[in-house]
Amino acid sequence: MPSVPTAAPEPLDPSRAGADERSAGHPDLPRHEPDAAELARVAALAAADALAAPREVGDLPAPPTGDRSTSGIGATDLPVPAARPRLGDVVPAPERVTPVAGADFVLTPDAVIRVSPGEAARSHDAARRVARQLADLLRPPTGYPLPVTDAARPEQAAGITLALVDSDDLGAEGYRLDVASDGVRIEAATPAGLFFGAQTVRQLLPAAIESPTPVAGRWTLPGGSIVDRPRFPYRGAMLDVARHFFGVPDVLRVIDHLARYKLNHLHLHLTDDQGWRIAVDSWPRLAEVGGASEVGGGPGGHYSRDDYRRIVAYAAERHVTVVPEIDLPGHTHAALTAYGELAPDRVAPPPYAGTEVGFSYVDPGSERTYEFVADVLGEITELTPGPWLHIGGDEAFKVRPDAYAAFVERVQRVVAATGRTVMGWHQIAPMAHAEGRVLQWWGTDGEDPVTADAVRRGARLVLSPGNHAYLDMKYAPDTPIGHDWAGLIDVRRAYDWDPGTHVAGVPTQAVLGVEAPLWTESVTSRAEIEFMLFPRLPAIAELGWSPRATHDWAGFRDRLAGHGPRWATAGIAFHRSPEIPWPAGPPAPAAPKAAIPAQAGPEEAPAPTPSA
Ligand code: TNX
Repeated sequence: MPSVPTAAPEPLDPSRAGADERSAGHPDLPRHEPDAAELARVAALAAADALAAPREVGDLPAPPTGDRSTSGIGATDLPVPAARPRLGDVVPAPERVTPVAGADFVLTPDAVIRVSPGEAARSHDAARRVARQLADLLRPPTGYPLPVTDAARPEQAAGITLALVDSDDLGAEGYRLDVASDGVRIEAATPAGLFFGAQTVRQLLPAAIESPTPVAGRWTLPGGSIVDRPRFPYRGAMLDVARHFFGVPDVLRVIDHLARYKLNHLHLHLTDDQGWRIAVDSWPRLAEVGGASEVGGGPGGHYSRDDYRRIVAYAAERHVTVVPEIDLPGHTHAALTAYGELAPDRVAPPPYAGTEVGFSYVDPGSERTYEFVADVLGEITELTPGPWLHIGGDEAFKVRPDAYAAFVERVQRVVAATGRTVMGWHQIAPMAHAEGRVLQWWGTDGEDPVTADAVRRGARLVLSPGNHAYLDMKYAPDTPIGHDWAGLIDVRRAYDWDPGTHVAGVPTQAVLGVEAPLWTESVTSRAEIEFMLFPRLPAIAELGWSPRATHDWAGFRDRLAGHGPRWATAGIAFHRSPEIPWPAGPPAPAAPKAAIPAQAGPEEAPAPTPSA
């Protein structure tokens, strides 16, 4: 697809994006939803083995080359062996790693998690919260009580200390980790830094630390120190909940995945042609009517205001900012089904369950449209503490360019009136600058003078290059779900690019960060989300966090390999990319998939509306 389309791009072919593209029974796709007992059993097996047989990565057997299609998650599966992590095995790669031989720390049953007294009571509470979160992660697999205590109290037991310190060097998200034989200490200038340090601690423990049930064994952390800070402040992923709806638990699980890899933004694509997913009190039919559909004809769904608040709060506890997107003026068919008055012909169309793009729009010439926009963005602002409001702006192919420009500039002013900063897909680049505005670049060709010009006029970029960061692209030709319009994206392709220099004429300082979008035309379940996220999400996370100097495909590939057993133990469905030297073991526990119901072909799609 051209980065700034002047004409309609090739439409996604529904038969390729949907049911017909899915090869049922593909060995790479999880085939059944494991129940809790199954997951726990696999986890315990994997965990026990990981603890019992620490080995160096180089000692691991080669990944299986045979046909795995007959191996489900069953009693005959062998547990996943796993190497004991070394200090430098962290993903994303830390800024500075200094191993110290003989300084390993062993977490013992009497260990405590200590919070060192901070300056202000408020920050002390925040540090205590991170300590409790760390304890919550470590208690199930270890079975240890791991009490959270204040360091002021005399405590003999060794353990993990969290300390908020004054430090300009560590910045808003950095941390310092010291592992010595008599204890572990995480220091940061902010609770976010402590939280990210805690994620590193988690990765330095054996893979069994991901087990939901207690595992007997030796919980060793490799000795030495890490000093770590992110390269970019914005590191995100997007979940399209509009093409297929995903309930709150699925979204919370995605937030957990982001947090593991120090990603700090969750972009929710809340509205599109196939569904409107967020309750708006002043326009109730948006969710009630516009939410009751999805690709393939399923029931759809939407988040109540409380559901959305729950997502936002859960994310905030994990230092993840939610970025809500209301896609305008195109991608609005679902809104039109609810309120025909917004349509250019004032007629509410029937719901749309196909996967075409670019045919719908709200009437940019009607004042009612701007009342709708102000009401919706006003309510979203009320529910969203983060600074961003994403207004979409992509693929409004049926809106005349002058009408499109006037619409976008007016909506940018509406966003400014809410006190939030506008984000939009890079199609809004040619429009007037608005204070702080951020363009999300999804091009596939880094020569983009229109975007570079917008950056000269003050815009910043979040990079989501379609041919590197789009998690809905297939890994390989036989990937059972996904698209390929931007090419195939294997792990190396997801990893091997530089956000700092990717778009010609855009200096690194203008790059706010990176985001990996997951569009869900062909993605219908939690397991399928995970299958597309893993292992590519950690690749994008590393580009967002790690200094460029650490960039090294071979090193990344080897570090990533050790995460396979972690994901398997945590019940995460992942793609066993042949590029990665996974330790041998059973396939990722995951889900089956009934093929999604046949979806409307082009002839059943609603008639495209005329030009504005
Ligand atoms: C393009 S990327 C779109 C989405 C589709 C996606 C499928 C962007 C801003 N628009 O509407 O879901 O391609 O890959």
